[in-house]
Amino acid sequence: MKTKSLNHTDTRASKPKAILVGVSLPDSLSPSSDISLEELEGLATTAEYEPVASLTQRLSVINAKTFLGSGKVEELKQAVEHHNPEAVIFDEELSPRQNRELEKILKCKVRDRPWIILEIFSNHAKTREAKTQVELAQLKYEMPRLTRMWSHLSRQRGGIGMKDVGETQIQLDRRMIRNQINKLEKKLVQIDKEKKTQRKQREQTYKVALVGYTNAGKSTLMNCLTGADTLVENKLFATLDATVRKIKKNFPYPVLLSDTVGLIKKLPHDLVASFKSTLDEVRHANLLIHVVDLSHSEYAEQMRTADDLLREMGVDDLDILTVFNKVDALPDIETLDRALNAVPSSVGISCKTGAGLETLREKIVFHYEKKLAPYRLELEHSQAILIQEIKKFALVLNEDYTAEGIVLNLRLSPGSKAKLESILHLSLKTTSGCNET
Ligand SMILES: Nc1nc2c(ncn2[C@@H]2O[C@H](COP(=O)(O)OP(=O)(O)OP(=O)(O)O)[C@@H](O)[C@H]2O)c(=O)[nH]1
Ligand SMILES: [Mg+2]
Repeated sequence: MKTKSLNHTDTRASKPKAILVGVSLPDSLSPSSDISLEELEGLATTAEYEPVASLTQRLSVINAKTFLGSGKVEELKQAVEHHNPEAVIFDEELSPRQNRELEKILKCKVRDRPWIILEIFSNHAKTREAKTQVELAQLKYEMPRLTRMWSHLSRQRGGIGMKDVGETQIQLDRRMIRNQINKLEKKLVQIDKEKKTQRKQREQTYKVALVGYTNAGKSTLMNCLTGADTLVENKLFATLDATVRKIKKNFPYPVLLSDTVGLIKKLPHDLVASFKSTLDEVRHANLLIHVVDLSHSEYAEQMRTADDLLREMGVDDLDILTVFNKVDALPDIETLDRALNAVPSSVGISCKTGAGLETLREKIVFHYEKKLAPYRLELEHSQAILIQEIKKFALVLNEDYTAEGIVLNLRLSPGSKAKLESILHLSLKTTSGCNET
């Protein structure tokens, strides 16, 4: 095991100290555990800890009781005695048993990666939806870990009957948590219903969702394209709610853009499940823009993680446009060339300098128009009043007023075609040479 002191010279001295522990597992994608700790350091700092030391180890087998082997736990204990931290944070998910045993040996709080991610989510949650989703995920995380507190108490107080008291209390606590979980799940179903109504109102509009690894620049891009004022921070998980805005700048059609929660490797499963409603914004999009921070040394792995999560969410069959952001921060142009060559029809941009944003707009328009089929509609002059209504569903390319009536050349998505046909009580046929998609 390698122990490393982390020297920070900023103002974090008053924050609770933490020792970070990273392991490289045999099935790990990254052969180096240093990189993974860099991310854990970011997570710990975002959760308001001051990382004071880090320990890394290559593991071939995980110890069922203490995660690390006994010799390594001893080294960790010495580091704890030396630094006296508030917590030891593991970059992996620990079983409740491992967590309990390690706390007993180290005499210090032990946290794992899911805990720290949940903590950040909980600190950043602002809306009713985000708060409910995080609380639900936290309760599901806590449930199997409940014994910790009571087994500790019964040991401390000793005496006949304390164990029974502890066990009864655990059962009571479990029931309370289960009830609370049920309550929150019902609340989420209600929120989901409200969201569905909002989504229904937006059904006819082309929807683009920004997805990607946390800190890639999704919110910054959202602000660039829509003039919105979404929070942008050099912190992990700055955004927890899906914000939806119209793309205005230099855009010929109404397009809705949504900013979404960032992705990260080893995202706690309960969190993904709880954030179903927020992530539905992604599921209902017509186009996904996968934002990648190309200046990050681990960008390829971050892309893979995001791709895997999108696959798990069942949205990898949607149109996906890859955008390599932060090209202003690249050491050389070859990195961009390599990335663009590896992913067909991707774009390099910088939200900071504005480079590539025009190309990105053109790509979005291209994807939008790809979805529309051309139609010709003949109206009588007396039906001119309908044109405003038609424009809500259709992209009207031109209106030709003749002696016989009005001829409209339209472009329609399959959904808006059906809607328009029901309003006008007629059946539309695509104009020749073009196929409906
Ligand atoms: N150099 C450079 N920095 C950028 C660029 N775009 C965004 N950033 C910075 O990257 C950091 C993260 O930006 P955000 O827009 O908050 O990233 P995000 O993807 O929304 O992050 P989460 O909401 O945490 O998932 C901020 O410090 C931005 O200022 C860029 O083109 N160049
Ligand atoms: Mg964001």
